[in-house]
Amino acid sequence: MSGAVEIASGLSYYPGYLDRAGQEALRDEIGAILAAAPPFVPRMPRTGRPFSVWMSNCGELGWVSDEKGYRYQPTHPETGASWPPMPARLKAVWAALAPGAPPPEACLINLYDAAARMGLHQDRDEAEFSAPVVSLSLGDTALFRFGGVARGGPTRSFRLGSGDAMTLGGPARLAFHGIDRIYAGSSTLLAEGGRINLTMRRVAKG
Ligand code: MD3
Ligand code: FE
Repeated sequence: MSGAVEIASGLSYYPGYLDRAGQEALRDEIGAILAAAPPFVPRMPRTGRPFSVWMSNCGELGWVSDEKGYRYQPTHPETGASWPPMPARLKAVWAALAPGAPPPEACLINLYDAAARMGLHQDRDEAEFSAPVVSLSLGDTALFRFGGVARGGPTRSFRLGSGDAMTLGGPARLAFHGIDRIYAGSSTLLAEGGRINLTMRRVAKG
């Protein structure tokens, strides 16, 4: 593993955090999770407009979104089943990168094809903001955009490649962020191409 780069206050970037073998092992574990908890298309609150990103979750709680709003819930929105457990490999990444934080209940799995995007937003559906969010990227490189805590302020962009990790804590925890584009064909990790992003989160106050 390589060292951290502090890109902004509270945003630590770990390029190449997972080596190829670690990426492959995690990819295969996520594949098994997606077989049990099939990807769904989240919808915007009120309008029902579909996201371009498909999602699933593992852990005790999963993030879902539909006409009724954004929320965490213990079951899959379509199958009604409990989310699969969070793999030990992911819990170990949390322990290493968020030492001392209470354990994460949720890992959101975002699935991007070449055309998928995620608009600038804040992550504020958790009750606990003192714990960081820990992110891992697999597959095709993405262009990530990161701003301040107010919408409309200046932003910076950088690429997230396969195996890269980030922690978003402190003043970065409520910063606006999004994914502007996916560089199709930039990675050989996923047979069908595309990108997987994993975000582990502490939801309840701990
Ligand atoms: C900055 N996911 O799931 S991960 C999300 O690549 C999300 O799929 C993006 O934004 C993705 O909510 C970005 C990096 C990330 C995650 C959480 C953050 C950046 C963050 C929370 C606060 C600030
Ligand atoms: Fe986010």
